[in-house]
Amino acid sequence: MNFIRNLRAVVLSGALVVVSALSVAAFAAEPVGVKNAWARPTAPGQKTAGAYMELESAAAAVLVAVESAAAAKAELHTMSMDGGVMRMRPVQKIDLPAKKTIKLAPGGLHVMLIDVKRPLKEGDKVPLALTVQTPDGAKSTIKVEAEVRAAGGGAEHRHH
Ligand SMILES: [Cu+2]
Repeated sequence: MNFIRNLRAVVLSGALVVVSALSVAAFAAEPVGVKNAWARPTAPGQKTAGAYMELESAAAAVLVAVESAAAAKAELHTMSMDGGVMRMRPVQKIDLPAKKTIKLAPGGLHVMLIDVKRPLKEGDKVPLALTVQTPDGAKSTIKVEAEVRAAGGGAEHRHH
């Protein structure tokens, strides 16, 4: 499983994630690129926070789990309108079709950090471990660091 070792080497450093994701096409063996990972700061007393990112898989894969050392638990969530109210609920998986950018963003799919171990402040780095499964059943773990910043950060990706 050389490609997993290569992948881990590339993504272990959060600082390198953006660089590696931008050149994902150059890494034919790299199954999933992650970029623009960020998380919201927590308000005083708040124990949950959303984390967001863009994922692109070279081949069809499925994001099946997420963990974070910064929270007791992390879940994959989706958000949708339900009777005029935005509600979120856990999902078991997020499909990553080949060569398609899947955005985890406020108002839609996201990672939910539950029972954060300490408040998340702007500039903090939140470690995330994403478990990705390929159609043959093989699982690999992708480590990323999400930068804590206020919603709307990352001006180049601001929409509406
Ligand atoms: Cu949520």
